[in-house]
Amino acid sequence: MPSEAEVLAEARRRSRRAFIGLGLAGLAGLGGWGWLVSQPNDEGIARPLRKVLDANARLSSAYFKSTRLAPEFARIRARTPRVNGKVGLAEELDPVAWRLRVQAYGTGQTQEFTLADIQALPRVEMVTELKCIEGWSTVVHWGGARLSDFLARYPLATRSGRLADPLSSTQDLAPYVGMRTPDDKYYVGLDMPSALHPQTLLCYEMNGKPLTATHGAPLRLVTPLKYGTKHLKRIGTIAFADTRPKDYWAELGYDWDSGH
Ligand SMILES: Nc1nc2c(c(=O)[nH]1)N[C@H]1C(S)=C(S)[C@@H](COP(=O)(O)O)O[C@H]1N2
Ligand SMILES: [Mo]
Repeated sequence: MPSEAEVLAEARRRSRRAFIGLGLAGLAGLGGWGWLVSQPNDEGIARPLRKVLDANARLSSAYFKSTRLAPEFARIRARTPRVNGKVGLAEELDPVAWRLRVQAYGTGQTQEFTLADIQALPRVEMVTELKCIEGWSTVVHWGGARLSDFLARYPLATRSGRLADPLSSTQDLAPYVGMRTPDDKYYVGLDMPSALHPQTLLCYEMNGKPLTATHGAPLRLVTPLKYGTKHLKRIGTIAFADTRPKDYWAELGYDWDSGH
């Protein structure tokens, strides 16, 4: 583990680089577009622009293990994954009465959110692979909100009660997040860099439609750098922690991180 000082130094270095990148984007906007798109291609995106995207992804992916992005696919490749794992989904759920309950790290006080609150956050769509430890994987088109945007909008993840700003307050941020179903029967833990990764979403849509009950309605986690086990369906409670929160599959002997 890097020390806090090292993490902060790295954050500053990266934010400087991202700033240079943003300058480039501005240049492109002011008439440099022809030059920009004539540059050699890198994964289908003109190279200078790719650099900007990468820098921004690094910046927003916080502290900073998570420099990697999961591959994204064309929408036409999206399919409905098999319903896999129903732990915590046994009870009927009234989506109107449902609330997301979040226990603030600093005060421990619980705050409740409606689905409309989550849908009011910037909407993000991505087409990524859902990979199960059983060996299958399916490309899915997800719709939802970044967990990082949620934590930048509501001051829940810091000890001080400030908004989560991973570039300036790393020591203030909770190191872990735990999530569980309303009945507490399925639960996952994430380290904070994974939670703030730009592809970690609170999802309410699958393939252009609201989530169905068996796929985790009204709200599920999607975090495509990790195996399906971490994609908690039917989120009931989110809480922050100083140590690794308990994790259903880790208790059964699987790797706690479950990255791939
Ligand atoms: N509540 C809950 N969420 C869960 C599970 C579960 O048993 N209960 N299984 C996980 C596993 S192992 C996988 S592979 C994915 C599958 O998501 P899907 O059913 O939408 O394909 O959900 C994950 N989320
Ligand atoms: Mo799975």
